[in-house]
Amino acid sequence: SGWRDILIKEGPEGFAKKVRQHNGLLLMDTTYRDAHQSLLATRVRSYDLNRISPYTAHNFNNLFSLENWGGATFDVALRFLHECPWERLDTLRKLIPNIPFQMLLRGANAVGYTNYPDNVVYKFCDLAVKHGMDIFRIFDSLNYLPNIKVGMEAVGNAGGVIEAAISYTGDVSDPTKTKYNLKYYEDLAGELVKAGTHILSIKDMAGLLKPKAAHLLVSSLRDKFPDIPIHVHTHDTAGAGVAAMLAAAEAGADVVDVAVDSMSGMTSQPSMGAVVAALERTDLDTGINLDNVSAYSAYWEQTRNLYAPFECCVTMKSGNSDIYINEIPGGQYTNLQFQAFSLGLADQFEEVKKMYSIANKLLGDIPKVTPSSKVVGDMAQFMVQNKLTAEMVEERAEELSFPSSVVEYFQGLLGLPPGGFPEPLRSKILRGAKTFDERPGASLPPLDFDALKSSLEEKHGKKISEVNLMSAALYPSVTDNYLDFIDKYGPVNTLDTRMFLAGPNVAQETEVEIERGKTLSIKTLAVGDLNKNGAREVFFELNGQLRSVLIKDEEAMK
Ligand code: PYR
Repeated sequence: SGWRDILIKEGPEGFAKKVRQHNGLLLMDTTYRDAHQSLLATRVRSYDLNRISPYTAHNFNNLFSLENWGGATFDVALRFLHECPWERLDTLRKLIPNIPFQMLLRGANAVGYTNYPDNVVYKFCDLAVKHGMDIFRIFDSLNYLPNIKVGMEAVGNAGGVIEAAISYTGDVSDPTKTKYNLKYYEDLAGELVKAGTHILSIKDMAGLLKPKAAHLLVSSLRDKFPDIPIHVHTHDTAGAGVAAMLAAAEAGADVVDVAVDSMSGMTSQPSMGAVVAALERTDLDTGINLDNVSAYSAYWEQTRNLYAPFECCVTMKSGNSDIYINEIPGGQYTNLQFQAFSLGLADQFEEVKKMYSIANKLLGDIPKVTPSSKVVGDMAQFMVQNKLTAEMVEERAEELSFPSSVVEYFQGLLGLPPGGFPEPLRSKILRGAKTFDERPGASLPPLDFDALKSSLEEKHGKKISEVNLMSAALYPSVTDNYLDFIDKYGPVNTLDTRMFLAGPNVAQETEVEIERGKTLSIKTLAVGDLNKNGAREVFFELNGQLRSVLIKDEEAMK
């Protein structure tokens, strides 16, 4: 039987025990979440996830988990794909009943970018478990324990598996780097274990964990916490991801993260096929069949082509070992590169990268992941644009107008960084602004869900479901726009991806499944001239019947 059966039967503690007892290396597949978040700007639609899911369920029964939710997927689904993230979860749960689902929870920031009131985080986790989520990887972008603990408690109360994460930065294999050394990680892991984590995660969000460092860190945590499963996450940005995951496995990691071959590499996770093949017929054999990986990869290769406009690695053609110097997480790396290239400032990118590590030091040398990575990136760009050196920033801090993310960071709105805020820079930047010296979410009043519900129902003139209410609690304006869009255009998630992204061509016929077994066939016949109201009449056949509709031509009206 698969790991989900074990989880259902044994509960989180029994599940963790069985994971520790298992002999081979276990894999989490990130293809449904982090791989496309890292390579395709999180744009993969439920339509394409659903189509392959029966195959996934049937052929990957022995996966430890399938990561398919959280991180940026929640926001992007509502904002850009016009689909409900909860519906995605429900459908995948039906199609894949046997593999544990895993999500990424940003601690007190849930699936957003700032702290929410505690009752929002609790209710969110509760609903996620009710809709089929099993394992929650919980991190905080500053490794700030109180923020992580809120998420841990919320997940624990909801009955989910708690996988608390250490966000990895620096290089434990370099004795000259003393801040983020083995002791730092051992102490943090100790706190997470004490707080009741079922699984310990090492989250290497920028792909900095070299093979030797992986070996050192995992062996030391393995020795200290013999009963806790260790789950290691990395990105393949420099190209050393497979080597690092094999080193982690040999040092005693129980689970590592991989993405299917055609969705792996560069800023994504290391290749599933490479790890599976490397361990075949060894003590760490994953038990996964390479032919199945190959067929799965073929599907994703074709699917990836549909999302070509969102390819993040068009500017980054190969691995990048300079991340060991600048420590920029993969998603941010391609973003900053794209911004610079599209402005014709490729040279400036080199400067931004150098400035990123200088900005990091100024801010106190912090872990960099959503949202702390944005603070460092904003500071670096601010310094490049204003031709500022670190010395100039320190001298002139009282008169400079820093990006708001930087000011908020120094106020303590993200939490407290390891080692504290650098002074006197903090005081100079804040100039007496309010500071938070404890967990910022603790001082937020609870969200009044009933009031939010009434106001949404009044505004949209219809009943608001529990899940839409939760989405609105996390992303108020994004959810408002999503609800308006669905009222106006209907369930666009039933369109195939080519049609969704590019629209219909004249004379092209398309089939849309409106409910199970019930399809509409639509064929566009002709598009009329622009009328004086800026609209065109579009003639089409609907199940063979001639119809027409007036559509505003927004392009022509620009
Ligand atoms: C996220 O927060 O979305 C990451 O992938 C770290």
